[in-house]
Amino acid sequence: MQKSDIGIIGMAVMGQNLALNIESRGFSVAVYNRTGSRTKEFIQKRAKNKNIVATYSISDFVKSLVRPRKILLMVKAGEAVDIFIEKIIPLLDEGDIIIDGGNSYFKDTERRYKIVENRGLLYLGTGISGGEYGALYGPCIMPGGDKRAYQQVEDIFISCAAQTEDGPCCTYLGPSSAGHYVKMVHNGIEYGLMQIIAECYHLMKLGLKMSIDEIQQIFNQWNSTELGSYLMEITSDIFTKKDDLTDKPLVEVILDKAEQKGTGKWTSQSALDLGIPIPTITAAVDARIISSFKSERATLAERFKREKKNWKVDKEKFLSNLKNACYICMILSYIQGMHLLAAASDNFNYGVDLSEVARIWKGGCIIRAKLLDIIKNIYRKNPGLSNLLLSDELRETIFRRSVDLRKVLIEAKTWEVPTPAMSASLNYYDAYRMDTLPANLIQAQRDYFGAHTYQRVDREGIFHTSWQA
Ligand code: 2AM
Repeated sequence: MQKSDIGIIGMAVMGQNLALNIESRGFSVAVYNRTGSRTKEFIQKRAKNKNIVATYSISDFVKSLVRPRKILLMVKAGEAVDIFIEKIIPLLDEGDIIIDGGNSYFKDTERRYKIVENRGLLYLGTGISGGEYGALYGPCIMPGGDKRAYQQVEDIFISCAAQTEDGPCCTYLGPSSAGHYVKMVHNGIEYGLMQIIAECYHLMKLGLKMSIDEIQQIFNQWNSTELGSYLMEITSDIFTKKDDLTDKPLVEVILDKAEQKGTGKWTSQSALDLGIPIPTITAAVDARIISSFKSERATLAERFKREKKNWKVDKEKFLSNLKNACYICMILSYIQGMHLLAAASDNFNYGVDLSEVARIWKGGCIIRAKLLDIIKNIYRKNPGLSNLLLSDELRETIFRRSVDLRKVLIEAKTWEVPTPAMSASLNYYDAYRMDTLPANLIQAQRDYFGAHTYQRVDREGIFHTSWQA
């Protein structure tokens, strides 16, 4: 029997769609799933008459692959990845390649990389973004790990990834867990952008009392400007959808409790570990957590009633400010994410090329946006830039729009509408560009109660004062 170019374990939608995508580019694919009935259904329906081979035991699966074998795991992140790695390792030969295409925690990837490497095999921790549609028609692929493994699968990855005028949305990102780290930060930025867009919607709804149709038109307009992005596009689309049961806009009958799978939280945790501020992203994680306390919120809404006046506001002016506020907050989400990536790359020796990250994020993935082209060009000119706030190219853009963001937030606070991500963005910007912060007082307090010492502004050295003497 003809052997297959690549094998995929995990036949949930992402695994199925990637199998179909890869097959459509001229490669043969073998598939396997823990529950055989899923594989059977796939092969009888969606994969019918395609160059896809179904297997029903791990050993048949492994035997059906061309060597060096390329095995892509598309199973639920966590335990399932470890289970399959343990199962397939004894069946593989030197030089075979295991690819984890799930949203694995980067420290798990580091651990698995070592296990696999010690057995003479090659490991690739690979972030894949684009959802079900992306998996089928062209995702953004973020591989990291063994470079020799990448070279073996590059043809397949490059041909099934999203394509832009700037090339395919796939590149080797660095050793060990670099790929999953980049994917994690991608998701962190995604949390930030989603929350910022949600806050704009909230302000239009509660502050300007706009209808869903009006709000839809605004997001639609915004999408054709510098704010153009996948998330803006789907948001505008979401507002057009009517509920079958009530005929109301569907978004208005969806319960306001946001869930999460952990990648945003991991981004914030890692940022805290590395000492990099990403307050917009962290605020977005917190906002989801607060939303989950639905019943307490209902009680507190009664207890601390919000003033619902008819605020006087120049709607056109506010919307024009809000557009700029949204844009600068989006920029600040990318700035913080990129800052974290730069620090992680240094700390973990990933050697990530940030211009390449921005380039591959231009297509296929959830955070694709026009803005990424500007970011790509900045890093191309200045690869060592630690924080994009320092770039000349964004200086004027950020400075002008910060004025509008401030105006928007003044109104928002008067209206008592929460804007956690947008407020965090402005605070980040205001603090980062202030040469004198009140941290001198913090140092004095630390030295007062804990003898933690301090430095002075006017001379070198470490000082301690007996404050109570
Ligand atoms: P299943 O169809 O047998 O449930 C997404 O959940 C994918 O991960 C599915 O292919 C699912 O297989 C697989 N999966 C989830 N948990 C698993 C586990 N503990 N062991 C093996 N496969 C698992």
